[in-house]
Amino acid sequence: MIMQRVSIVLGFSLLLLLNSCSSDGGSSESIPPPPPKEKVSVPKFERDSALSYVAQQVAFGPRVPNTEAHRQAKAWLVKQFKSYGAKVTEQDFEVEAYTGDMLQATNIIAQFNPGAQKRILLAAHWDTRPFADSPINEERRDDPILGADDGGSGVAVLLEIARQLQGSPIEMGVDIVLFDAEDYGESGGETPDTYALGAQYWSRNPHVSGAQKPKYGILLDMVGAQGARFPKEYFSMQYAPQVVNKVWKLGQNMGYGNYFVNEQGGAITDDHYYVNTIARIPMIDIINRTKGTQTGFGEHWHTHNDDLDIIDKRTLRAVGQVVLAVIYREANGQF
Ligand code: AHN
Ligand code: ZN
Repeated sequence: MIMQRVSIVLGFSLLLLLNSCSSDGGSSESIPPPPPKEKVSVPKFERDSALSYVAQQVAFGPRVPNTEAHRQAKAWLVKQFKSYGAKVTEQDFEVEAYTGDMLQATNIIAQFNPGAQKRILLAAHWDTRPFADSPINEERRDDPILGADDGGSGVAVLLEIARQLQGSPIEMGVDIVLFDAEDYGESGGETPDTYALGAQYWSRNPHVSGAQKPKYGILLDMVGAQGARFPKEYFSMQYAPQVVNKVWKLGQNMGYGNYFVNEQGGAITDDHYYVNTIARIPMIDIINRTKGTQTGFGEHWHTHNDDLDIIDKRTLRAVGQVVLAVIYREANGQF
């Protein structure tokens, strides 16, 4: 008799327990589950195409402001972006370099969906350094460098992205800006403001503003070298930590964790610094910081070894494929 009561009570509490479980679970019956996220389809970044864009830039020679190669490269870049269906604007400006030279410079702006309100900004610098003044290598210090990586790589990735945007159109706006006169700065100078002259000019005179102001930006600087590593650059983390963390997580999930390393990096006064502080667009910098070198950059940085041999198309692909994923996810509201 007692045993029977115990089992009834036990049975009852079990039922209650089950009931409470199912009533918890039952709420998912009354609130419909979120619609399954449609898989975002991201076009394939063609690394051979990107590599050929580095080669074609290097073939002009060093792209130093006020030189014929610089003018020729500009015309070629404008023609390329136009052929991908972008609206291209040449933002000409004149600026005094720290050397006293007056530079005839041009920021090259390529817009996809120029009328769209929701936009993101992608950038790189297209000029190359007029001298080879790395402290690591003294060879031909006064000669301009080819800048396959420093200049060429970021531009190449953006050209391939533009080509993919033409092949797989989206409704979101994309503003690609190639900054000029980034690398005419004074090494070890009192202020880093002698660098990034094109980005400083654009940030004071942006081609988009108001409702069209880009949500955020991504700068690519030295994204082509073999074995590149991209720690989370300091200013990027100060001004756009959510963007950095999402891009790095995405990169790691896509299998590019060797490049998009989970490390805090030092501060680089690069083009993005001025876009953040003057234009007030949160912008991150994907920039190669090689471990254990005197400069903190690759051994080839600001030397004549910055030529096509230093470029690894797998690095270009890793960066390009991750940025493409960001673009197509953002366009789909899934970034
Ligand atoms: C400074 O050294 C102040 N900025 C480095 C930015 C840079 C130079 N990127 C490429 N070349
Ligand atoms: Zn440089």
